[in-house]
Amino acid sequence: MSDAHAHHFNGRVEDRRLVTGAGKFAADWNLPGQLYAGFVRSDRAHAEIVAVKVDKALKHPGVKRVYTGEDAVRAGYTKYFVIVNYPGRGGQHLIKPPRPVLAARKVRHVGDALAMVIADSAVAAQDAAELVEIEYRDLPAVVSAEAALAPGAPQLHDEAPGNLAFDYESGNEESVKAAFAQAAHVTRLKLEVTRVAPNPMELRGCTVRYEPKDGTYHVHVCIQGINMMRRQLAAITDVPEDKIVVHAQDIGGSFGQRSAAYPEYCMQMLAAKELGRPVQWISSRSEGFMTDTHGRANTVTGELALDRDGHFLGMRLDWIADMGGYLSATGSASHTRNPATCMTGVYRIPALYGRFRLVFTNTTPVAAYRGAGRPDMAYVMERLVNQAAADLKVDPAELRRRNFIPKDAFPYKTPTGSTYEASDLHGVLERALKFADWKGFAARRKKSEKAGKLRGLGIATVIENTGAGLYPRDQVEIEAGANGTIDAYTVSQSQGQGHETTFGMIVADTLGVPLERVRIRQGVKPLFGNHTGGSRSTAGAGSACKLAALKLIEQGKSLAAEQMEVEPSQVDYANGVFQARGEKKKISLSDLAAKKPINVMGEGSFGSTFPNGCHITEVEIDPETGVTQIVAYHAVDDCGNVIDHTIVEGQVHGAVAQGAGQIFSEHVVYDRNTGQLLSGSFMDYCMPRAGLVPEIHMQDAPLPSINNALGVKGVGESGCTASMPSLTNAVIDALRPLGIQHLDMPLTPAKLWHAIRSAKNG
Ligand code: MCN
Repeated sequence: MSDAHAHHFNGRVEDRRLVTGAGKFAADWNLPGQLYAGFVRSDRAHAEIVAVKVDKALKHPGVKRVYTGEDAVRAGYTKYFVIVNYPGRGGQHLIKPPRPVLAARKVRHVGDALAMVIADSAVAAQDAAELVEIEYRDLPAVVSAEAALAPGAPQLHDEAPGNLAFDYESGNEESVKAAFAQAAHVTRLKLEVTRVAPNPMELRGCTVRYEPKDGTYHVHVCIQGINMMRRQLAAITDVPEDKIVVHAQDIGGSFGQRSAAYPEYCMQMLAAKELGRPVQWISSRSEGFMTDTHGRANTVTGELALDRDGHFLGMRLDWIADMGGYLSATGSASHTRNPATCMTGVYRIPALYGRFRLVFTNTTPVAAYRGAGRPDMAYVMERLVNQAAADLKVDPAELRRRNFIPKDAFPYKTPTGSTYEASDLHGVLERALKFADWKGFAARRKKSEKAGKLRGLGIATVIENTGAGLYPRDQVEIEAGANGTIDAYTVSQSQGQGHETTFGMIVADTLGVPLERVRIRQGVKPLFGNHTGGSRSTAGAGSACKLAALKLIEQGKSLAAEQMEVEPSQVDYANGVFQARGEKKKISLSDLAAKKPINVMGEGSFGSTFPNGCHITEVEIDPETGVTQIVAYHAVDDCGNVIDHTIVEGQVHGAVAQGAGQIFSEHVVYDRNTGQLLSGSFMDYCMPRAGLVPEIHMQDAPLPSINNALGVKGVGESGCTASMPSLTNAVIDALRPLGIQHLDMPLTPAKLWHAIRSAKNG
């Protein structure tokens, strides 16, 4: 599709607005007469709230009202929405302890909000928040999931004995036992997929206005889509969904984190109604570190059973997921069902079993983060496969070849219940090996050795399911109006993915009109459909864009037929013009729409897609400093038909940088004794820098999906999924000659330096 536009496509449609400061983000919605909220946050990880004294704060100039947990409980704002609607082991259900939107009886993590001050300036609200006096009774804190499961651990919620929120399983335990009994070799690794803080550029923020005339709440907030936000706000507040209008224009990054209806927003709804004025709150970066949902945070023990010839017989996982102090909307699904659906990876493994335990700890709640459990799964699988290759002294590419799901086995039903659509795993692998000059590695390693560096080669072959949505259908409405405008309305919401460009291209290409005529308008019409997440927007909303455009042509044909006084079947359409077959009569789409705007709805149910790929990486480690350099990055990805290659490249680059960030530097750390957040600013939470990832060489290997109208597969997360195992495998490959088999992320210079030193010293 990109070819058709190559001649006039200069960057993304949205970029001019965004880079010239004309974007409109959460903090840009300022409403007349607005008040400001400031939150009092717990400075301890686990404590009972004995008393909250607000009189000093109330006397502070400009303060209108102070709310506490009692107000939240009185309003009944203690319930919430989670995606999980399936049972766990033995039919047991997810335990959902109540969560007042301001902590009422107990605080459960540092940053937990327990009072809200409303004032006539943000500064006054913040100053007064510091005057609220809290009396706590300290409780012991637990900040690791494994420790929280141990007998005698501090208990967070009365409703969840042993801190266990959910015990989920997937696969067949008995068949795995049998497979292991026959194994010639078992590879076992215990792996930490660390807790990270997504840190979108835009700070979280929300402004709520209540309209007494019709009892409607107008919520201006950073989101991934209006419907998911509305559903959650309604679940918490019992305000009917049709009385909540969510407004957003530009979103400065999300990565899963902006999908949640955070507690602050609900308190703002309460205050905006009661005080009769809009209420704004914009987070600070430190509040973001403490309260924006974190990602990953899994500890996984994986075992892979192989026969004498290196064929995989079975795999068993014990997956412990740290949910933090409370459940988020997405975290419980992204740490159970998501990894389970692609547990077999790209391999034919006859027996699979995973047990997934979701655990409460005194930390920030965990939610979906770019890949939402699938990068974690790929990391576990691909680390195991590389370790098995090392154990059996087989080339890791060869071990993969031997175990890939063969081309003729697709559609492939996995032992954990997914049905993979066609993938050319062998084709993608061979292409990547050539692309990265796999065979030339030995010579490059020698060269590095001469320079005193340890060189490693990493590989990951991955697959993930994208496209599963909360809503069973996606709708897009197109309106062709006067002046030739074509507006396409979606409920998905771009957070940086460039939908205005790619969706615009889908509509423009289908209609054969210039891209400039098409406007993508997000979240302004209450349509049915999914938010942007799970790399599903193109398969879902993008497909609906195409169907709507096709419908516009059909409807246009009838209207044109009337105008031209011919049968609709005698009307042809091309490049914005309807023409009567065999006659000179014609009418353009814009002239037709000038008489009366034409509205059409495109909709459909679109199934999961299965993007897959192979990322091959090389690193050089300086044994004197422990510093790793990524010296080569080659990626071959099958994301189906590509709408725009530049955008796909951007998506992969961004996700690879996030994957590399997690592998080499990012890490949320809590003090084990006090539960204090030790990495609460950019001084001690190390985001990836520009120099971390060198040029990424990319090739598309498109095998069109059959599960949607465009033949696309999702691409928004695949860079995370492939980069994390590939880069770790490269580092371990470099260190293996020293006898090092595994190190957990982040692979910081200090960690590598110590590991190299102790290996050398025996
Ligand atoms: N695309 C394409 N051809 C394909 C597939 C996709 O041209 N075969 C284009 C799409 O049209 C879209 C982009 O690539 O412009 C990503 O599409 P898709 O894979 O459908 O994913 P979504 O649009 O649903 O985006 C969600 C995904 C997720 S889940 C996270 S997390 C994420 C990500 O996208 N967060 C992001 N990418 C991000 N990029 C930015 N800048 N900011 C975020 O917060």
